[in-house]
Amino acid sequence: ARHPLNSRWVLWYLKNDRTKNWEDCLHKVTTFDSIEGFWSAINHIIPPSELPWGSDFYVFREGILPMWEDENNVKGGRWLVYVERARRAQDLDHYWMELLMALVGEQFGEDGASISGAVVNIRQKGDKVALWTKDAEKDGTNYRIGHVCYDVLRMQDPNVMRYEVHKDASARTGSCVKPRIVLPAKYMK
Ligand code: M7G
Repeated sequence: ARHPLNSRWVLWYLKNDRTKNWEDCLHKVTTFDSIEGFWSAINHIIPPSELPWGSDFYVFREGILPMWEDENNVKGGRWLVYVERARRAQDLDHYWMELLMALVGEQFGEDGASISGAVVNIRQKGDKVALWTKDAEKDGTNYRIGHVCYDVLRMQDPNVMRYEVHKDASARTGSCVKPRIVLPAKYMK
């Protein structure tokens, strides 16, 4: 039997190539709308930890491009989890899988409609796993989504997640973006 998901999802791969525009490096890999389709997509790709530096995977709702410019993302932001180099082997693939299962399994309840998709960035300076939400000003919704993420990833104090506004990240000059929300809240400066 086929077990339908609430949404159709698109898996994208970004292959780093400095000679091309960023958008031209983004490739659609596959689309799925059932649990079986999700697992065959996952089984068909290599885990994030085995990707070359500079690569990204994106799993976004069909109809939403995995870029800041999409109308669903232009006012949005992301819950961001940094994976330290020393924790990469333990955490990276595990975080990505747990986040994807929560996303396509709609573990965010009604707040799921405010989520565009999930991203993993493979970077030498530290990998990143993120969940993109559509409206950076909906603090209540984003808080609830962040809490579910924090639990799903089995994070514990002092693990920190930051919510960054895309507009701030895309306009950044240095490497630091001041987060709008931090979890656990006591780490908000
Ligand atoms: P990144 O991949 O988010 O993080 O951004 P990184 O700094 O850890 O590598 C790297 C660069 O990719 C940005 O400075 C942009 O040039 C480009 N880029 C990334 N994203 C997510 C977008 C996007 O949504 N739209 C556009 N136009 N460029 C992007």
